[in-house]
Amino acid sequence: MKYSSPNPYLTRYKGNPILQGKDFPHEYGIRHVFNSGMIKYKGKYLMMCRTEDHRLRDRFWIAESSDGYKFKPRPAPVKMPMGNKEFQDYTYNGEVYYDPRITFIDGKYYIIHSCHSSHTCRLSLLETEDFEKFKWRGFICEPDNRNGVLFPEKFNGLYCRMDRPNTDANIGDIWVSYSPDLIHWGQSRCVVRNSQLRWSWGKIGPGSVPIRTKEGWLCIFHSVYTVCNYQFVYNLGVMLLDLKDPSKCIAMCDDMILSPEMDYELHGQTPSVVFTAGHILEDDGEIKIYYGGADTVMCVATTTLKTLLDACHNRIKAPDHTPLMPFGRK
Ligand code: BMA
Repeated sequence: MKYSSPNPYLTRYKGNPILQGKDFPHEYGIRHVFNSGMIKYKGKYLMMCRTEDHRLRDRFWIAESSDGYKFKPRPAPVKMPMGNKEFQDYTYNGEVYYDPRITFIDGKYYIIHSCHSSHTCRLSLLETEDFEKFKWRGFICEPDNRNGVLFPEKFNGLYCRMDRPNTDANIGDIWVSYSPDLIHWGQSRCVVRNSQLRWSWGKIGPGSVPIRTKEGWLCIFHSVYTVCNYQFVYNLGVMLLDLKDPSKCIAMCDDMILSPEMDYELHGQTPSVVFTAGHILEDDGEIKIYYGGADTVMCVATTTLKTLLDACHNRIKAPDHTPLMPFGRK
């Protein structure tokens, strides 16, 4: 770590970044790869990459790995529903879609991702059984909503998603909503407001798929604060939600568990960004958190389930740790 004391919550992989634009087939001119979804599929680590080319056109692209560190992109990107007028109309002609999060539920893989057009952000849903063919299920909200993730279980027979509607002039909070069919959503409740942490004043939103633990749903989330040159700084935090009612936050770590400090996090197309859309929980309790650095490259950091649970209960004391006083609106 370059500037601060050692991070007690996770360890960055020394070989970061693990995937860069130049690792993709050159004829596609990929410049950036970041904020990618993760899942284990047929014994391999499967990354659903967010890539951008030289005209900032987004493409989802599958890359695979047998060790979780060395990834090989497939020869071509995922085929999106390009013939679909609605999809094209709300994605700047099929060019702006991003931040895929993969959830396995009911025998299928569902990917909630963001789309952008002149109507700003919306969430959209893809479905696949094999990561070869993808079916577009449609848009699942109206604007302005970014960063949706589906829980891997139903609650009282309903699907549940966590998302970040921009509730206040581009300031987002974390909400949950429920659906009988993944298309129609309601019963929306706010889980955490951006003002509940000193370092999420700008926005707070979901990260990777929530992990069921005995103590609650462990959620890694993103938070944003603004520095005095009006730059956004994107960080990661961790919290626990009630197992039966995920709209209730029952514990949260006072500290950021990851904050931009390395060159590949500080410098790139968006400086000072660490942002996750996927992790892998190993059988021995290790968690590999995959994250985008500066909206430019893919990186990984490791931790354990126990460490993150201890973090939520503030049982780990970072150097200079002083508990936050509760403040802000609810
Ligand atoms: C967020 C998302 C991410 C991006 C971040 C920083 O709102 O759109 O895709 O990494 O902004 O630019």
